[in-house]
Amino acid sequence: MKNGFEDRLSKLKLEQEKLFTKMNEHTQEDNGLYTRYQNPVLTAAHIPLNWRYDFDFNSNPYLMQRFGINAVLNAGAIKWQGKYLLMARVEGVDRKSFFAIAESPNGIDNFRFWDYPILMPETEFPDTNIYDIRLVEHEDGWIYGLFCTERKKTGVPESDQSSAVAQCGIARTKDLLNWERLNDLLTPSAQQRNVVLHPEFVEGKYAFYTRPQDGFIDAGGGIGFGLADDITNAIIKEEVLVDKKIYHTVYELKNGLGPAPIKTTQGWMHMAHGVRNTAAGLRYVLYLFMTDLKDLTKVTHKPAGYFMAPEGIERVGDVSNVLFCNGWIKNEDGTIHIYYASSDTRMHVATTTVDQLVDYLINNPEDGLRSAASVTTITGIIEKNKEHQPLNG
Ligand code: M1P
Repeated sequence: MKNGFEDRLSKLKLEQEKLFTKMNEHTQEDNGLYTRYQNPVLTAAHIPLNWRYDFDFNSNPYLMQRFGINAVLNAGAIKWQGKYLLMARVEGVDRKSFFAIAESPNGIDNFRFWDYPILMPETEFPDTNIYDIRLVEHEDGWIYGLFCTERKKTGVPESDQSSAVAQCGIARTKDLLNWERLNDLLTPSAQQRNVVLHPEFVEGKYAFYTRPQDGFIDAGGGIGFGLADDITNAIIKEEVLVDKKIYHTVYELKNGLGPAPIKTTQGWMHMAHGVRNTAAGLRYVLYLFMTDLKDLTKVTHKPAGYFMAPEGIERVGDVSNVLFCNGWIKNEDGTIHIYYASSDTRMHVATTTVDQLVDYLINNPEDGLRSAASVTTITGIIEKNKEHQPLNG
């Protein structure tokens, strides 16, 4: 019996080491926009064995998992001391999520979790569930993590065990290990999710991208924006809409900002998710837009449709047909690592550059919002191509 225990444990360790050291190759995808990589960068199988198993034969003779992990998804990202860090949403089989940081030397493979998950301090109203952190290095010198904190709705009948309230939790750190929890964000909206802190002060205030919600599931008008005087007790008195939901687009039902925007010479570059309903359920895709360098509420460029949608295995998981991104890293050489989750199950990486994304944002056509407008756009491309036949065409 003891031999079987030792053998299985050695096998588990060997298999996990193979997973950690597996090289990640890029795919052959060639869309001029980004390159996907073949393997997910983080999965439930990446969670350290010593978080899940009791290694003591006497107390765990069957070598069973004592704490099961369901998924690793929706990670915030930051480059920290030369390493690529993902602060992932780790979801146990008990459905509770928590944060844990995994680190890689190249941002493509070899991600390994730090020794312990993050014990996020609570406010006086304990969180039932926390998830989807956005990491921001703010010009005030702190690294902030803004995340969704979910609590049971009060004042509902006892038989209602699913009504919840989502709000924006705020914490800050200097080393990503020790976190100071601040008061939750207060806004004019009933609920909030997908809130992101802008990395710079605006009019000397802290600037937030919000996602006002009428209820836990139903989103309001779109991605909002507001200012707060004090980050330790952040209150947004006025929320304005920046990027609205629009009929018959990929963000018709709801949208939400992804990671903090990247500053370019042409404007602030934003990644967001857009949601529409289908007969098969909700479909989440990623799209990009750019806002003015001075007026952060003014969208200056927004190509039509999605930038990235679930493909192949990405389409299948706990909540199928979902891509979600709340982390990207801009490197010093202008390359960008986009970290995205598929179907609320696993994390992937795709690479691109600032130049490619700016070209896409500025030169790809906007949504004409009608079938005829799409045909007019294509006709324009065909006409232009008459003067520019491909070399071998
Ligand atoms: O299941 C898809 C996503 O749903 C929510 O996002 P949103 O509030 O925009 O609908 C979040 O729960 C997110 O974590 C999840 O990935």
